[in-house]
Amino acid sequence: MEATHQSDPACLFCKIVAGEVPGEVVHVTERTVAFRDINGQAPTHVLVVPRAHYENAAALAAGDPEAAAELLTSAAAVATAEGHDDYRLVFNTGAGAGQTVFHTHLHVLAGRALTWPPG
Ligand code: IU
Repeated sequence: MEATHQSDPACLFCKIVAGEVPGEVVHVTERTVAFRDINGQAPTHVLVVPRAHYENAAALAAGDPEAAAELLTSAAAVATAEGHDDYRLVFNTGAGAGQTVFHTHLHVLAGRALTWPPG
């Protein structure tokens, strides 16, 4: 992995991963950290992030496929731990798609009926 992908000192999610900014962490693995979204949109709304800094899911998959896979297994573990068989996983990629934090994060949403298509 390139050193530039390890951490970005200006990145909020890097700071949560490092414990420099508080987050309600619910699950950790070697390569991922999962914490509750501060503006939850469902009874379960958790963000699973890689410990390393990549700006979106595609960049993560290209640069560290093992971490990309671990995001998915972590997300499933979170859903199971919170008692959900039905859940939605979302990667917003790019500002036009609603991405506001440019450190890869997988939304895990569950606990209410989720409609389709999303807004
Ligand atoms: P998005 O896919 O980039 O839009 O998601 C960013 C999420 O990060 C969004 O749901 C925010 O509520 C959430 N979030 C957070 O949990 N803690 C923070 O300090 C900030 C954003 I800033």
